[in-house]
Amino acid sequence: MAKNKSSDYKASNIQVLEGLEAVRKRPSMYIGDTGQRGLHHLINEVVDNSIDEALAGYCDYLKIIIHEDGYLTVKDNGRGIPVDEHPKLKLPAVEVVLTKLHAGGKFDKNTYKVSGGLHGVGVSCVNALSASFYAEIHRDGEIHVMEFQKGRTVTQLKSVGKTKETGTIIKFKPDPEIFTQSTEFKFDIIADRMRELAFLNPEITIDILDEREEDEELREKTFHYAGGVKDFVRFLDENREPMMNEPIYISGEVDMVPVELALQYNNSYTENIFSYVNNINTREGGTHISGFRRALTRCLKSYAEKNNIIKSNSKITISGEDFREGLTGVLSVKVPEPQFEGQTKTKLGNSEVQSAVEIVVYEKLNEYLEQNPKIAKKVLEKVVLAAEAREAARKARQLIQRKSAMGGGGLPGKLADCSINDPEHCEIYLVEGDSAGGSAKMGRNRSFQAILPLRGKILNVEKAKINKILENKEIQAMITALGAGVGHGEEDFDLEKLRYHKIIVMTDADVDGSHIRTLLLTFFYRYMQPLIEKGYVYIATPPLYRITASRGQIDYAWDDDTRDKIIRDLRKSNKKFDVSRYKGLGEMNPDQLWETTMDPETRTLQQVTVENAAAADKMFSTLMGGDVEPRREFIERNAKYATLDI
Ligand code: 0RA
Repeated sequence: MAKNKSSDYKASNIQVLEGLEAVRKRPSMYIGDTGQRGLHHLINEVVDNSIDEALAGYCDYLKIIIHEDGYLTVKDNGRGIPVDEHPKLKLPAVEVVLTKLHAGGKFDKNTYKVSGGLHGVGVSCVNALSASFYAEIHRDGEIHVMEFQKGRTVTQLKSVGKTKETGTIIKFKPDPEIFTQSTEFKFDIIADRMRELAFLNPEITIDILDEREEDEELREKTFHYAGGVKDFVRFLDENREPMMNEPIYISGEVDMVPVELALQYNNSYTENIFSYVNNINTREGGTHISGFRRALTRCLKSYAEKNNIIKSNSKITISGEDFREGLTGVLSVKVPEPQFEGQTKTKLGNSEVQSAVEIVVYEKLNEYLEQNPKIAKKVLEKVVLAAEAREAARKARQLIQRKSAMGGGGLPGKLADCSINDPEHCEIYLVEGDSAGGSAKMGRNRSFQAILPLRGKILNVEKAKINKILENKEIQAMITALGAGVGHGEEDFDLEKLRYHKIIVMTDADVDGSHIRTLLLTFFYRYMQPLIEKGYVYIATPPLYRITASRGQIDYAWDDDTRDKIIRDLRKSNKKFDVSRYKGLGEMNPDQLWETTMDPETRTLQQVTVENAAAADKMFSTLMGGDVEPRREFIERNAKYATLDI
């Protein structure tokens, strides 16, 4: 069908605007949410395109600049977004890429790509959700620029000069009408993702510059890791004691699927395997992870049998997870057309990838074991210990279950339970100390709020075996109260049985309080991870100050600035007042505790989320791991975040 040019142009243009209008109307459908996570997702959408250029071999440098005025720049030295006319739409290709949904422009199936892989929304969404958006393209010897506001073109593509380079510079300012909570970029969130990308792409150098920061040492960071995934594993295990001199490194390619893996056994009791497909963290695992697990189990089992390390008359049965206790690893595969499944679309579905990974890992790991018999023996001895601990833990679990079945109603004696039993509407406060527990019990709304006082410190699960962890009284009480079990297997932990959908950690606002909070979060992260993934864990935020003025006027302040403002206002109105600092929750009477920290109408809870799994692992192993010195340094460096933004 022949159409004239101008109506064609109009038609496609209208379609474009409707597309981006849809993004602005329902942003969460495209970027997940409009909070902190969605805001930072904008950066990833842009960066993904630069990473695609790197995967295709055209880009080895990336720079992110956080500007003082709310703008953010992503600059790369890739080929630059094409600027020639799109044959169908009769628009410059760059305009199509930046204003049309899903228009990556890259239809070549034989390349590995990230953009459009996970959320599939592309840079046009960033454009739609930006108050203003500039693109500067260095390509074919010329500098091309184009400008937009809220996705609408305000400056048509034009050439503004000559260049010898190629690359793309995108500068945008998120629209506060969309991101109503905040449009402030967090250096740490960006740095965690850029570090991860630099580990996964050893050829890339990534710079981040925070122009808001005055401290020269904190303003700039450069990530470049020539050692790739091997460096990644070393980094993750910095605060653990490795069992080998250097990580095992495995690489190979089967059926167009390049596989890369680094592995290291250490002195911890947790499994820390991170997997990536085209640089996307596959949190829910998938076929590549099953391929890896099968290869690891088969390899170690047959080595043990061949070398008589596990006696054939031994009573212990070794299960797959025993081979992975105390194992840190990074698996990175590239897949031309990845199928992502699962609740968060982070589970790889391509069946061909399982055998590709299994073949590569089996062969190379076998070779390694044959060449390193001493290490192989040490690893297998550790595996046997893991199997024994697992067996002991199974018995401990049964004991917890039996004990709770015998006790009245099956719940721990210290628990003041709520009266309704619909988990979705039930909350449990885990409270530090008996006296605060007492206030909380009196102050609560007993219909939907349960209180479990915890005495003293819980065990540091980062340093203990699972069977020891399950012997700990406070941990037992939590497991029974929550009702969902404990551990990694599907039979071990069952979210369906969880008795509360809000688990609120309430500790004092002091050093001990923050230590106990971290111990609890570490336990949940390591042994009840779905609670955190689901967003069921929260931190209560009791006030730091109470300001009492005449006529019974009481104000609370959560920080020094607010306290000072309240004091100024009271002085202005010539009122007498008294300021007291809460040293602990126990000092608050039940009414005050309810009003400030427990009443759903007035309290603020901080939801515990994990933005970046590798960064969270690093944080917990640093905070709770062996050496005091790295822990002290980490806390000093991250004083603002240390316990919250994991
Ligand atoms: C469409 C096609 C090509 C590259 C890009 C888009 C591209 C987009 C962005 C966004 C930020 N940096 C980028 N770099 C490249 C392929 C280019 C070609 O075939 O020459």
